[in-house]
Parts: sequence; C-alpha cells; structure tokens
Amino acid sequence: MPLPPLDQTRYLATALPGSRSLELMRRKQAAVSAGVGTTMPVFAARANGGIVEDVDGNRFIDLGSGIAVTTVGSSAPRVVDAVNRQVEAFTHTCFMVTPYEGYVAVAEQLARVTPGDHEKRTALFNSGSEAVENAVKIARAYTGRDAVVAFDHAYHGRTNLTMAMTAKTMPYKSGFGPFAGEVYRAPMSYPFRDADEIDGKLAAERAIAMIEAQVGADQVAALVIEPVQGEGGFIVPAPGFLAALAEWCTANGALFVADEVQTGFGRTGTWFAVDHDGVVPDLLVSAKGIAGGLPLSAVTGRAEIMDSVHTGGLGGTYGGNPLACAAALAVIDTIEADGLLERARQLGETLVGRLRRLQQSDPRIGDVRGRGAMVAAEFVDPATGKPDGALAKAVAAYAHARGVITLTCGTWGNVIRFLPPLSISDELLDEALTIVAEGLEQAR
Ligand code: PLZ
Repeated sequence: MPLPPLDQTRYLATALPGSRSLELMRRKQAAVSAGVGTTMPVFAARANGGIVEDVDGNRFIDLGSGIAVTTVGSSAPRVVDAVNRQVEAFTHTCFMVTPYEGYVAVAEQLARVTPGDHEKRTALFNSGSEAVENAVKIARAYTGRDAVVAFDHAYHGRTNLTMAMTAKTMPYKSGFGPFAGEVYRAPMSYPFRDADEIDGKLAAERAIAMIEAQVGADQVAALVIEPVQGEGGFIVPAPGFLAALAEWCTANGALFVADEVQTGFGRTGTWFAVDHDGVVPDLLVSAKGIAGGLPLSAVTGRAEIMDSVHTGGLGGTYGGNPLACAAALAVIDTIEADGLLERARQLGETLVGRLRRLQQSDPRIGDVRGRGAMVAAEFVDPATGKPDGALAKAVAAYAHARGVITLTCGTWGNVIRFLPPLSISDELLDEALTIVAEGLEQAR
C-alpha cells in the first residue's frame, strides 16, 4: 500500500526532541560509535518534497538535502518506481561478474550531461571519497606521475588518501594520520578574504607559482579542485581562476580533476558547476545528487585517460549497484522532465535575494555567495572581519529548535549553507528563511 502524501507544512507536535527520538538517541549511544555524530537530535521517519518528518510526527523544513544528496527530493516518484522495479528484478550480480544494462546506461548519460563533446568513459563507485580516490589512481596511471595538488579549504573525503587531500583537521583528520604521501596544498581563490586586487588570474598565478616551486610542474599527476568548495565554506573562486588552472594543467601534462561531488547534478542550476566557468575537466567526479539518495559515485573523463588503466585495475563489489543505477537514470529523467536546472536557479535567486537584503541591515553577514541552489552566508565580527563561528552555530540551533534543518560549514564553522531539495515549495523556503532571519535577530 502506498503511504499517504506527506503534508508539506512545518509542524512541531512535541518538544524537540520528542520521546521516540530521545529513546532512539539512547539506543544510538549504546550501540553506535561515538565517532559518528548527528546534526539534529531527531530521527527521521519519512521525507519528501521539502519536508522531513521525524518519528514523533514533527515536520521539519529541509534546507540540507542530507548534505546535497536529495536534489530531486527524498522520495521522488520516478526514483521510487525505478528502484521498486529493479529490486524485484535483481539487487546485485556484481558488474565485474555478470554486467547489466543500467550501469552502461548511466555511463552513457554521464557522457551526455558532463561538459565537453569529446569521447568519454565512466567508472562507477559507491561514495564520493571512493570516486575521488579512483580519479587519483586513474590520473597516476595515465600520467605516470605521483603528485596530487589539492587546495586550501578543500574537502575530498574521509578515506586515507582523501583525508590527506582534505584541508581541515577537526573533525576530519585529527588523530587519524599518517596520511597518504605526495599530496600538496595550493592557495585557493577566496574573493571575500583575498585582497581586492587578487582577481581569478592572479589567484591562479599564486597557486601555480607555489606548485612550480614546491612540487614541480613535471611531477603533477592531477590538480583536484571543487569548482565551488563545499564543506570548506561554499567558496566560489573568482572568475577566471578555474580556467587558468585548467589551462596550466593542459600546458604541463597534468590532469584537471573537478570534484563535483557536492556541486554536481543540477545543484548549481547547470548540470555541473564547471559549466559556469566554461571549463572542461579531464576527469569529473560525481556522487551525492546523482542517485537520489542511493549510494553511487562516478569518475567520467576523456576516453584515452579512462582507458589507459589495465583491465581489472578499477572496480569494487558494489560499484554501480543496479538499484543505484536505476535511481540515477530516474534522477536524470526527473531533472530534465521537471525543469529542475531552472528551478535551482530560481531557488538560488530567492535565497541570495533574501540573504542580501538581510545583509544590508546586518553587518554580521559578511558575505552572501553561491551558485544556483547552493548558497551560503558567511558570518563575521563586523569590527574585525574575523570569522564568527559562534553566531553561525546560534542561528543554526535557533532554526533547528523551530523545525528548520540547516547546516553549517567553513574552515572556521562560520558559514550557514542553504541546500534545499529542488522539490521544495516557494512557501516552505520563504518560511524557513524567515526563521533564519529571526535567529539572527535573537542572537544580537
Ligand atoms: N568531495 C566535494 O562534499 C562529501 C561530507 C560530510 P562521501 N561531503 C559531505 C561528512 O562530514 O562526512 C564530499 C564532498 C566533496 C567528496 C566528498 C566525499 O563524499 O560520499 O561522503 O565519501
């Protein structure tokens, strides 16, 4: 029997957390590693549209999409149907043992929607971190070089190699070393914190100078960069920065790898965030929004690079699982049939518009930035411009207590990010932003 529709309204049925969530939290503490934290103290029961309902019947407005995953919604009808049909047919055979069409079809669709009209190939994996690791493997195999360059504020994952590539120590790296070698860090373009005269071109020159002096141009297998940094604070680099880096890569035989795990699949109002910069990466890593919540990730790239790896060199038991592939095909269908790229741009305009108006009367909002439905406000001490992490935390806590799921991010934890599912209604987004604004007022 299908579930009744989930009411698209914010509603607090109990004090937060309610008794069922409290009980589940007690069980979590007794059974789940303390190393796994939660943003909210409530347990989910259902989610759809712009709402997450908890086990006590409280309904939250979702501004997080499970960290940029449920772009088409948490139970988008086409995804639910496709997965149901696939689960009845078969759940797994292992693509490396008995291949199936869904995997190939996802690779074909990725060749179509990723930037560039060159010949492409794809390999599928399970998580963003795993795909980033594989992009590095492929880049090293193709170039015969070792060095990987990542950037300040970068986030690439929690596995050993991707921890090395991630910038922030707490909570991601502290105590978990030693880390993988041959990973170097270059300065990022961060327009809000860079001096005014540092435009995209100069920021790229600064990064390239460091790479050439400290790594050596002929040692670099890959530059790996998030075209808009996610966990690092929704940092949109200055125009021209990515293009200049990509050009340098081409001139120096290094690969330009776009980590589009958080920015990809329509989130920014284009299929991929590099589309805004007119940059065509050699390899593009996607995950999160690709499969509507089922675990799937991909490396897509130039055929000659992707095919340079020996047969059997890439894979994994679950990579490109048939349920996840069915979901991904339904996600792509949904984005196109429902005009969700356009919807992401509209939501972004609403978000940026409201936040900029707030900023005009509140100098603690130092910067409002983003692309499409990936928007953030960076909080500062107006007197010094220093990051104000306590304020971001207070505003997020205020929103949580009133039934709005918000996430923070940033190297200093002073950024609130807005990542609504593209299935959210204008009314819910508006209501959620009103609550965030109240939270700011209350924190004066
Ligand atoms: N690359 C750009 O954003 C995941 C991580 C949250 P996985 N970001 C959310 C957390 O605290 O673990 C991410 C990303 C970018 C890679 C990853 C890693 O993707 O699917 O979490 O492995």
